[in-house]
Amino acid sequence: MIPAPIDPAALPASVRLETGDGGLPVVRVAGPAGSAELYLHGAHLTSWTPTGGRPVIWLSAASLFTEAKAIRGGVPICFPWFGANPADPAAPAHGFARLAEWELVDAREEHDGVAVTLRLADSPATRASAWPHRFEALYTVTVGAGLSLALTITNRDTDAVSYEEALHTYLAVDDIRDTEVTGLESAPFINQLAAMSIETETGPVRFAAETDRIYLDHNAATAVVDGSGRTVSISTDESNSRIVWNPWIAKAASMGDFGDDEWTRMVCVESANVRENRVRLNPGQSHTLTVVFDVTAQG
Ligand code: TA6
Repeated sequence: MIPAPIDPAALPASVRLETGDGGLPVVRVAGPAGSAELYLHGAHLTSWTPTGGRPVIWLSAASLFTEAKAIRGGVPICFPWFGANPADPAAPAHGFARLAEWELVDAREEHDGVAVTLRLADSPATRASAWPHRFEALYTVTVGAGLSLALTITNRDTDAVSYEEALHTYLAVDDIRDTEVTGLESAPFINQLAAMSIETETGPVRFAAETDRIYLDHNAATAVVDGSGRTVSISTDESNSRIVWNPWIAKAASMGDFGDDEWTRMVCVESANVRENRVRLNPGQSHTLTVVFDVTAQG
């Protein structure tokens, strides 16, 4: 059964469908325990703030809000490939999902949370892409004192398919130079900045230069501890890859939608299934990647 777009008049009191930046439609959630903004463009979460707390998700002040480009910051959805598409150099980096217009199909209040679900399915454009399969994606964002993101992909094709996915989360930090990411100690990683060499580090991830690491076969919880004393814990289900990224000075300056001095205020810790961890589905099968963020120390 294909869920129909929800009638805006039927939305619960804590959910509004409005016009956001660039004239793009945005779902604004103002729940008892947290607030958030979720653009239909790319099903892109651009903010989450627990009630009484500080914003947890980072968004570039230089982000563009056009259908032609992914929003910079927030939580881009990388699907059905991660990074460049090896079969098609002209294909958009990180897949087509973050450039597509998703539909709002459900919104409901649950306990102290508010759950909003967006939907994307194959189209003539996606069937003409480097990944021409029939599929359905449902993305449920649950906003409360914590934040839950659940991406369910269903194979609607007649053949088995495989795909990569990542919830490419930009987290706000006080200063990246005083920030560490724990939970990855001694885990081997692909260093994307050193000819994909495989390296390990015994301590937490700390930042003194551009950092771009892919951890495979790793599903343990991680946490971001910044100099302000805030800790954001990150736990996942059905996610076997992690990516950690900070562009640092030169890369930040090279991106037109990223302020030159913004690199100090963010870190990407991404929950994914990429490369050898890609997901394989038989016809009719579904897979859900879930990530949950909690602020476990305020700072
Ligand atoms: O997740 C890290 C990464 O793959 C980096 O290599 C960098 O390219 C980043 O994603 C941002 O990619 P984007 O296409 O959003 O500019």
